[in-house]
Amino acid sequence: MSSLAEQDPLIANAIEKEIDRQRRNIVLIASENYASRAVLEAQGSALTNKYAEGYPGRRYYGSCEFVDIAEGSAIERSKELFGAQHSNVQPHSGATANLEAYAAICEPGDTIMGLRLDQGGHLTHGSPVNFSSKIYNFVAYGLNQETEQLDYEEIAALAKQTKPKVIVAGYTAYPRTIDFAKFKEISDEVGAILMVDMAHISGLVASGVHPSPVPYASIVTSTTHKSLRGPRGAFILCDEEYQRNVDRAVFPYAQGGPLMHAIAAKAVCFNEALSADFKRYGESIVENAQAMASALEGSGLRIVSGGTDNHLMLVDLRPINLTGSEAEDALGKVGITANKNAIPNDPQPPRITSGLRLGTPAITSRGFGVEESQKVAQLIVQTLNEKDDPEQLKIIADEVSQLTASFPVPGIDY
Ligand code: DSN
Repeated sequence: MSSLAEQDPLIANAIEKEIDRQRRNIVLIASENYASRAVLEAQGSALTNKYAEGYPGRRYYGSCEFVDIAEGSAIERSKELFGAQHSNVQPHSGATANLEAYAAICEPGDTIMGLRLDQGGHLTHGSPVNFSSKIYNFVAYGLNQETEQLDYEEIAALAKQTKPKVIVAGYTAYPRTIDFAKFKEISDEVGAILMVDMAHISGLVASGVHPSPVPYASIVTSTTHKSLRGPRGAFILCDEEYQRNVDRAVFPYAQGGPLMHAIAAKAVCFNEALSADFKRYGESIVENAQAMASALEGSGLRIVSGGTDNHLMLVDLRPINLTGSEAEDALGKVGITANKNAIPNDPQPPRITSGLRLGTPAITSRGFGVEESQKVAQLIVQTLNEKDDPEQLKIIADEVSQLTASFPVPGIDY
């Protein structure tokens, strides 16, 4: 029996049950993934015991020589992976990284342009309920109503009209390639700083299947746990010009002691992403997403913007008269985990929605290919069609179990 099971059976049991759920379910949440055993080991290590406020070689506590190795490696590896001039690997989360990035380049009250939450932006890109809109004057851009894609002419026109200090690109529910060169051109025209939040696509950028924002943006934030397949956490890349501001915005402005166990796990994740295998992983994520989107479309569902170029798709459920929350519930019953999501110009409120967001990073990590992705699409369609028939749902749930049983989960099954 493990010491955790002996000492705290309630928590040990909750962890075991969650591990079992992750193993048995088909995880299609676009922002979730399975970290490797090495990442989990580093994150679960005794580095959690160490205080190390400051930066490698410049700490406010003694005996930091070993955690300095971990943080120094994470910094160097992330710079190499993304070709960045500077990297800060201490941000605890994506939202914190964005708070810190804004603090590094803006003063309270400055104008920032970001994509509206209900069009695919993030809470920290200026949602009225988030700190971002309380501290800064956010101006929201939207998607083109017809194409449901970024409209660079409209973005340029809004930038000329509102003269933002910063333009934010990078989203949580946008299935298309982002033209960072175009964003840079627009930013330069109005004298704005380009900031990119690449949290969702950083694994695709690392593997070369999505263009990198680094040559264009002065500051780039990302999480490590989404398509990058690392530990829960974040980092900020920036030009040398902003290095001092970024480091001071992270510590001491927004954070105290860094999570050294998480930083060690980030170092492991960056090293994994530098491997040749990771390139193939990124390609496979996109192939799987495109196969799934085509299969869903072939079954009568509408895919927002007509398809996907990256790791996720938005499914419009209105053609089959279902809401996002009904679909999420039905899929949950058969062991398919997905989240309801607003589609552009959604007539339903955010807790209901007309859409589903489906992503392929997690299933690709466990080895699903195009054939399995098409099978998953078929299981989704069957579930949505049979959602009120418990017997049919049981048959589908058995198929989900058979499929997942054939694909061990990295980090868990070893
Ligand atoms: N909550 C994340 C997502 O699911 O996209 C973004 O932070």
